[in-house]
Amino acid sequence: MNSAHVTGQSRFLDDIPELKDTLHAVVFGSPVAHGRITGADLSEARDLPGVVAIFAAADIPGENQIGGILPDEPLLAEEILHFRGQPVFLIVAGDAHTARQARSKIRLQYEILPAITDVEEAFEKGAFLFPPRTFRLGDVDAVWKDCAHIFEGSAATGAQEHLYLETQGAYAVPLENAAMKLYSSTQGPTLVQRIVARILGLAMHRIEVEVGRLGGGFGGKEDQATAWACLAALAAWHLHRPVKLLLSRHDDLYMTGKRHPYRSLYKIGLSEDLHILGYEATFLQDGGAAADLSPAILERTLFHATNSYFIPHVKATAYSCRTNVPPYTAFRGFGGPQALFVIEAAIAQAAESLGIPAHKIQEKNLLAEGDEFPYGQRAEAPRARACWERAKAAYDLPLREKEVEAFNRQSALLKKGLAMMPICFGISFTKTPMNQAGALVHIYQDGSIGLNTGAVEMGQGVHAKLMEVAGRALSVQPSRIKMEPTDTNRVANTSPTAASSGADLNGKAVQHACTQLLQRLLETAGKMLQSDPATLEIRGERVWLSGRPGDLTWEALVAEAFLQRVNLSAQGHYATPDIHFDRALEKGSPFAYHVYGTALVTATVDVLRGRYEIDRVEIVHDFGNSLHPAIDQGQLEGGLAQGIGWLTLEEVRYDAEGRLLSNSLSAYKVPDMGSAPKEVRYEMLNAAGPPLAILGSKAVGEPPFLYGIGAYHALRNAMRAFRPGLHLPFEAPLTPERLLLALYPSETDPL
Ligand code: MTE
Ligand code: LUZ
Ligand code: MOS
Repeated sequence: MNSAHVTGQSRFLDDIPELKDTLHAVVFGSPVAHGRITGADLSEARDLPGVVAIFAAADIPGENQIGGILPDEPLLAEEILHFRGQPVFLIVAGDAHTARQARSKIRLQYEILPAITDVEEAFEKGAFLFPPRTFRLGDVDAVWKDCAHIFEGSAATGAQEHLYLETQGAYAVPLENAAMKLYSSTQGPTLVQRIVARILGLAMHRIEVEVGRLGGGFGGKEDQATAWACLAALAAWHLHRPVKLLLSRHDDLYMTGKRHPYRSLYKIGLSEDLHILGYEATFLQDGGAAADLSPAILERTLFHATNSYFIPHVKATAYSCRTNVPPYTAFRGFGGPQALFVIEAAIAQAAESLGIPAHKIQEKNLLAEGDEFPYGQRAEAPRARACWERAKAAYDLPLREKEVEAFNRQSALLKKGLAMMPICFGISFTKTPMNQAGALVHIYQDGSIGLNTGAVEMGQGVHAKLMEVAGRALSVQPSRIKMEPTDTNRVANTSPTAASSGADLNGKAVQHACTQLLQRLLETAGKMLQSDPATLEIRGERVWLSGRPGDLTWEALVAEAFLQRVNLSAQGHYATPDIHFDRALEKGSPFAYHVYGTALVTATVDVLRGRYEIDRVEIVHDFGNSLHPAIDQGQLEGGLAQGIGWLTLEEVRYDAEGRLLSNSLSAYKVPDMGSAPKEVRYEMLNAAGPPLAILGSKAVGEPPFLYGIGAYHALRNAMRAFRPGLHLPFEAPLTPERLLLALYPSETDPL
């Protein structure tokens, strides 16, 4: 996609040439999951040649508070330690190696307090991060008596490590006028600006945050990039020298939060003809040691409790439990995947008990136009069913089923399974005020264009999409446009690039700026050509008069506009119209639109070895009018692979003392080419995108992650082809180890 990446020219945080006198920092993290600090001996560390300073909570000039939603998280621990790896001291030295050596010489004294690392224990003890919430539709308690079939069960999904290629970090440079410039590997430059200002006790205008690009974020840098920027800023503020803090992979793995694990209970009721009449779910979210983004993630779990189904009677309740591990945080899907796993488990249990394929139930209950979600919004045009029908036809579900049956009849040690996986994902930040963006567009005298927005490029291709938007708005070649780094001094008060909304929100702001510029240029052209501007347009870098190309070129027009002293810069702003949500009622219309799709997943299990392969994933996805098909394909495939990884291979493990066991890439398996599906096919749903999607091109960053759940069910069905009465709890990840143990539950159980 980006040739600068391939040729090694792209500059990430650690590639920024260091200024003279730059110092390097490392963080001393809590060695216990829960404890009380009783003292510390820093003398040996301080005496190490090259060590410049060691900072603690008492050195924070402003407020020692980095909580983004709730104020419950200190930047540096004061008295109580809440998780292993929680920052306690910041060691600054001439080079990172010396700082790390000094770290090993710090002697922290503490009393160990009892730690909770189990979400159910936290729930039983009433250890919550914030109050629970419930979404309701109809009257679920009254509907059970009308149900022909009722099933109850539990489901659990694990954590997930982001494993962005570029670890967390920041570079802080003190400026004159008590100001500071930060280069930060963050999805949320404004959030970094706001919290650094709070930590230093400065006004926001003293803090500038610049982000060139990230080597991946995946949600891990939506909130959790802030602490590292604050720490670098703290040291730079005291020492009046530039300070760089870049986490080692090991520090990043054990100090930062991951996707929330959930344990959930469900109850589902169906009519004789397989309509889901009632659904009740109770979600226990493991929030870790501080709220971080958990309130918003918990909310999205509730929004997606019923996936792409219409269920008339629903009650969904979610609790966020406090445990002594790093605060869990945003990760692609943001609580949505956890919710979809539970409803799909409920449907699978019903299907298995009734002896029918799950797709019979799924198909019966897909959302139709105008159906109400439990939160009050109505489903748009019947896209859920359109994707389903098209997938079923294009990939020939009946034939695939026959193939799988035929294979299983003749194969003893390899078994195949398939699953259909419909998805639905709401697009917008669920916190309405976050749905705004800004742009600043400069046209230079030579006709070239500088494009500034609040969008952070993290590999998802938002910059290429925004250049395309500007190019189309001004009708110029993309080569005329240069994307500038994201910088809070140029576009202020931005939301993090998240919720898959980067291109929509920033793209609409770009359009707003470009419309103003176009209007001014057409007025100039009108004067030059002595024509009514209303009869003019710019097409393909040329002024057209009444629908015909003229001689006036883009470059000549811009040059003249400059001489006429026309303002060639414009600021654009966009706020998604019409969305709202009332938290007192838990009702509203929070999303600009929903993204739908359906995947058909086929998998093969080696029942002797527990190994498996995902043979094929065939998708019909609701892209709208894709603005950039190559990028959208990348997002579809990348999201899918990450989703499959979450459900199959990736297993985050903490021990009872809150120690991360999966703390290296030898203990934590991420998907690679070997575990990728052997074949991925997709089709774009042939339906125009909605007006709130940028140029009709629907948000694509997160939704494809959800298809991964289909891989879990395809594997489960393959296992059931081997052992029809198999007892397999709905627990992910379904690692080869877990799969094999489930196939052979006890030593006395013969093959
Ligand atoms: N793709 C790449 N290559 N790297 C990333 O970090 N983050 C994902 C998704 N795709 C990510 C990615 C997440 S979590 C989100 S919310 C969106 O991209 C954010 O970008 P967008 O809003 O521009 O889609
Ligand atoms: N971040 C956020 C998100 O703050 N609010 C959201 O609704 C959201 N959704 C998905 C991903 N990140
Ligand atoms: Mo994505 S989880 O919204 O950064």
